[in-house]
Amino acid sequence: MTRIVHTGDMHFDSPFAALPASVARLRREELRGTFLRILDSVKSYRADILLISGDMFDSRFVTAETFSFLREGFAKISDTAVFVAPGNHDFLSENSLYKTVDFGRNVHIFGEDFESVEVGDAVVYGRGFGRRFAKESLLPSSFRHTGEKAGILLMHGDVGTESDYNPVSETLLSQTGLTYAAFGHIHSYSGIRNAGEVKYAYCGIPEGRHFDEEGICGFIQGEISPGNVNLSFVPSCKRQNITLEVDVSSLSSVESVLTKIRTMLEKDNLYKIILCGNISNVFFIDTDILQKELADACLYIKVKDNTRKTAIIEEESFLEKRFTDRLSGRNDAVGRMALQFGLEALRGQR
Ligand SMILES: [Mn+2]
Repeated sequence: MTRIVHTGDMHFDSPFAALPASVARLRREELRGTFLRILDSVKSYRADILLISGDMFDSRFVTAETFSFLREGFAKISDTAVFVAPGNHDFLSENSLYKTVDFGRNVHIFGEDFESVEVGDAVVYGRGFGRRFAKESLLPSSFRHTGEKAGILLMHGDVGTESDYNPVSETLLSQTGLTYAAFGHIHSYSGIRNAGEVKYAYCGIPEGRHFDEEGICGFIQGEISPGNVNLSFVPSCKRQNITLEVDVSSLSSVESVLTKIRTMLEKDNLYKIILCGNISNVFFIDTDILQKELADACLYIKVKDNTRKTAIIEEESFLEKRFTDRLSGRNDAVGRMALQFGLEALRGQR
């Protein structure tokens, strides 16, 4: 029996460019923290093998700080064999860090040739990206795992689809005789899937970086032996990126919109709020103001206004009609505010 932990797509040194600089800095730091918690988990679980399925780095350029962070981290789990199969972001270029430095004696980086390493009751097979694209499958079509040990494959790529990033067919996987294939590249957990008798999975990312990487992120942990795969998903993320559509149709004041959104927010998370529905054309929503008012209710919030304006429903007085007509050509912020305040004044609401 072999105990494994499968993670990948950490994308260390990502710029987190969509976030304000201070939040981006915090999130880069938190990503490291999350990885340290995964290493703690590897240690307490006494995993025999840690599988890292590529895109450990966001690019070929890695900071010295990140490298020493990883070297120290891997040294803390010296009883665990660590395997890395470089992906399309951190492919094995000539000057790749993977080729030029030593990550530690318990760390094996898979190269451009398909190879295997025996660890206890298992054999780990793998191959890294040699360039940005891998239009042909990196898994040789003739490959078969045989013998008494569990067969584990580690790779970055696309299973079951046409792709420029190592397309591997489920049919080929099903013929390999492998026990488990650990894949990276897709940034969400896939569940444990079947290709015939062979189990495979995408672990997803350990910590979401932007709103395309939504919800709870984590890694895979469990035991495998030939014919017996018992793996489960373990959440690891410190925060979640959440996109919410908020219908403000029935609302007509900034305060009521704020109240509605506020009830949906959790302090630790990052939110993209999309306002939708039909609102009166005299109700002016300023997304900057909403963002400022809600800033203390979560780590980060971005509000997008997708509402549609409806015609004024109330019967207009002659004066209101003249006033509205005069401002009808103005669709800028000042024009809209003038319309709102002017009509309120004419109706004695101001
Ligand atoms: Mn990738």
